[in-house]
Amino acid sequence: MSFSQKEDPSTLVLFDVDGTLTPARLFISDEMKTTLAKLRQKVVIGFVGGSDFSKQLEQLGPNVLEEFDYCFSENGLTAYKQGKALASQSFINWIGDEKYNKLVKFILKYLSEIDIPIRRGTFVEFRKGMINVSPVGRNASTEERNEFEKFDKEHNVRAKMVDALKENFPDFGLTYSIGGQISFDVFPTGWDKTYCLQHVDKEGFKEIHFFGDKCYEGGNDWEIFTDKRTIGHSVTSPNDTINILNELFKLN
Ligand code: M1P
Repeated sequence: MSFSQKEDPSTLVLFDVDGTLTPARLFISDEMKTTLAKLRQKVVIGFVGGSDFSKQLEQLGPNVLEEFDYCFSENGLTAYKQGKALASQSFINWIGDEKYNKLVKFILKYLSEIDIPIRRGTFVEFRKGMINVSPVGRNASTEERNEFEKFDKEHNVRAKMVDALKENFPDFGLTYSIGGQISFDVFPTGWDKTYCLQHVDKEGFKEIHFFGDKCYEGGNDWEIFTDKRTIGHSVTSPNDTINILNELFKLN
């Protein structure tokens, strides 16, 4: 669908994925799909998440490239407009292997020395635009994820580790973001969700709305939520997103 066919092609609405369009790491509901389809008749829509594209496909469905006007994975490092790939960047090219090795050696040593009740696999996930570090490991089941999240709320495992990384690598130009349940993202400063806005800057949108659930300082929606170019909406759940959309864009 071309932008000119929409009721208001000068408005873009961007969504975070986890906690905003879907429950954390779970799947989009039929109600959300219907709401987005109605919204898309009116305005330009897109999503921007920290996860890679394959995970977003699992969560949002196999037809995301047809169902969203913009798809931004890894904060926009991988980007699609109307189903076509836009130019992309990579974390490893930016940081270089020498610094990267120092960072990962520190992380693995640190993780081997802390006390946490369970460990599974994949403690460092190498992505195109970032690394994702998980003390429990990305192979944790949903139940194990919930347990870790609870443990972390009491013991601040992730927050303490981020402090240690900041202290040990002050000149690496890295940002650390605790966005989900069991991990945190590490990426070059500026490569937060605002990174995706460079793909839409030239389109001349009059309004860019952003919906996210981690809009507090330190959350991974904070930078784009507070960016001058966006109108931010902080939501508490996918249902809250639907309610705000219905009211704001008169979808009923
Ligand atoms: O989208 C929020 C975060 O979702 C996942 O976090 P976790 O596995 O900790 O729940 C990850 O994909 C993370 O990169 C992302 O920021």
